[in-house]
Parts: sequence; C-alpha cells; structure tokens
Amino acid sequence: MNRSTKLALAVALALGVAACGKEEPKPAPKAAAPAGVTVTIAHAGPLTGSIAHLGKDDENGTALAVAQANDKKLVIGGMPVTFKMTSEDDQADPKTGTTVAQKLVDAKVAAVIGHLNSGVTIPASEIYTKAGIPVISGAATNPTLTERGLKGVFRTVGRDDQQGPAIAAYIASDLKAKKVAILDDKTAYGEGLANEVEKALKAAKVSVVTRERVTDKETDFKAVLTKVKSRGPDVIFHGGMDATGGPMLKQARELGIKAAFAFGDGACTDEMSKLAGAAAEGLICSQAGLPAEAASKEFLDAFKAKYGDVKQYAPYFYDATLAVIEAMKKANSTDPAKFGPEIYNVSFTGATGKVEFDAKGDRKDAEITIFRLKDGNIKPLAVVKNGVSTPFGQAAEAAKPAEAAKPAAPKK
Ligand code: ABU
Repeated sequence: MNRSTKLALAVALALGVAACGKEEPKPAPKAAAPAGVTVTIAHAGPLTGSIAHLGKDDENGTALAVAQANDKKLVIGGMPVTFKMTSEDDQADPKTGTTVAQKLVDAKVAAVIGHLNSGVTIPASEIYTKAGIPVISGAATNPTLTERGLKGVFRTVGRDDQQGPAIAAYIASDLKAKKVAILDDKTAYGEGLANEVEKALKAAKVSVVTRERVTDKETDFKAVLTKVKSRGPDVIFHGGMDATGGPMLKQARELGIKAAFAFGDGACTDEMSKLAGAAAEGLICSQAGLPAEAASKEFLDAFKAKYGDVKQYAPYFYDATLAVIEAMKKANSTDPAKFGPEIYNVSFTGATGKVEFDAKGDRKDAEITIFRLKDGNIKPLAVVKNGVSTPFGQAAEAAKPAEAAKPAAPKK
C-alpha cells in the first residue's frame, strides 16, 4: 500500500466512524390519514325507450347532487367520503325494474334514487326494503308507493290523490267542462291518476261520458279516439306519459276532435309540442311539484352549465339525493341501517324548497302546479297546495327559499 492509498483509507475510515456515531434525525411521526370510504348511490329509471328523455333528466339531477357532495369533501363517521353514482336502466318496465333492484342490492349500494314510473318503483321498492336499502323517487306519484307501511320508501314529489283533484278542479271550474272523456295507459300511474280525476269530476257533478283504456306501448289511437269523438266530450283527460299523450293529441286533431286536452305530470312536458306539433297548443296539465323555473337559482345555474335545460323532475331527484346525504350526516354513518331511519328526520332547503317527509315517506306540503302549453312550452298558471289554488307568480314568491333562490327568468 503506497502512501496516498493509506491516506485515503484513513480518511474513509474516519468519516465512516463519524457517520456511524451520529444519530440520524428521524422524521417527525405523521398522524395516520384515515382511509377514505367510497359510498355508492344508485339512480334507476328508464334510460332507453320512449320516455328516456325523462329518465336521463332524473339521472342528471342525481349526478349533479353526487358531484357537488364530492366537491364538499365530506367526512362522515371520521372518514373522508367519496360518493360514486351508478345508474341502471329499468326500461320503464316493472319486471326489468325488479331485476335492476336485485342487481343494486347485490352491489350493496347505500341508497337508490328512483325509479321514475310508479308501476316500476312499487315492486322494486319491496326488494330494496327487504335488503334494508332506502329508496327515494323524485317522480313516482301513485299513492300505493307509500301506503304499504314499508320502511325506507320515500318520494320528493306529490301524490296522485293530490294531483288528480287539482287537475279535475281546473277542468271543472276554469275549463267549465260539462262532459269529460277519460283515457288511461293501464299503468299503475296512468290508471291510478285517471281514477282520481274521475272521482273528483263526478264529485263536482261533471259528467264522465266514457272511460277508455289504451297501453303505454301504443302509438295509434285513432280507433279509440273515434269512439271518444262519438260521445261529444268538451274535455279529454289522458292518464299517461308524453310518449302516448303527444301522438294521441295529434291524432285527435287529425280526426277533427275539438275538445280541450288535459294531462297529468307524465305528459306535462315541452316534449308534447315536439310530439303533437301545433296540436299541443292550449293543452292543460299538472305536475306534482313546483315548475323547474321555480327551482333554486344555484341549482338551475349548475344544472344548465352541465346538462342544459331541466326537462321535468331533475330538481326532485337532486333533492332526493341531498336527502340521503343529509341523513348520512345526521347519523354520522354511511351504513343504510343507521342513516336510513334518519331520512324521516331530515329538514333542509333543497332546489325545490323545504324538504321534509311525513311518517309514510311522502313529501310534506307537496305542491301541484297547473300549466298551459303556449308557444311550444308549458307555462305555469297556478299552484295548488293543501287544496288551495294560488296564481303561480304569487306562489313562487312565497315558496322562494330564504337564502338562495330567485326564480329564473320565465321561459320565452
Ligand atoms: N308521475 C308521473 C310519471 C311517473 C309515475 O309513473 O308516477
């Protein structure tokens, strides 16, 4: 070993000893970040078929509420929560609806926002209830949904035993009908609503000249309308969706039927003027809630930026989703067994006003709005609450949530 190698070895050894003798600074112990949880909220409704435009609208309302909840970075039960939405197509078909329901139960979703059709929501809700999963519809209006004593079944819209008398009162007093023909599409919704309208008209001493049944799959109504025409009604009420109501109205005018047409919420959409053209002008209809334009400005701005115009019940699906998340916060749990019962106790101002449920799961103080279609769009005329009718402008002002909502400019 020459001199310079010995020197290098000595330096290296000295440095090594120094390094070994020195306490390395240890990083300060970090507080362990709690692992987050992912909570799946399901939407279910018709995403294909003749009323897919309405199912998509509902899905968009649900998705917006889920996205906004994620922006808030909620911590529930000490855990950061990420919400995920899954969406299933029930094709507006009761049988497909039960298959979808079982699929969502098997996937262990926390809650279901849906379905749209009463005839689908009613059987599907039995499956959810057995599995302890809460379900909230923002569109199903048939009273049976919440009349079976099932726990965990809710709706954010009104019921057909509120909607039927409201539209019947308008037919009797404002349209001054003497003879009314009633048709329905044989669904739980269409038939149930038509029954309510018939009952209320008869109580108001208005003559029901015929009661006819079609189906929700039909597109040619000329035979039944010819029979209806022979009875000389001054008003025709159809319990069905816009997919049947639009073609029915168009064909009625083609047959020279002059009677005014009235519909419930299923056919109370701007789609009617696309389906029936000019024949849709002047129709009257009801929705089982306030009109979209009366929803909170916050909601309307956010919805429009992402999805465009509201078609009908998107704000009610949005609020249904908020109700689930509010209940989770109240229970401090994302476990349906714990937050499900808290849905009965939520009280918050959503897109559609104050959201609270009664012991059956129905929306407290539900409103019904009466519309007339003018210049291609449905325009609100009056709001009926607890049987009392108020002109729309006045009712919207009274229903305005304190902190948020200015009604958006009326549609042109
Ligand atoms: N409420 C209108 C359409 C949905 C239903 O079947 O109830």
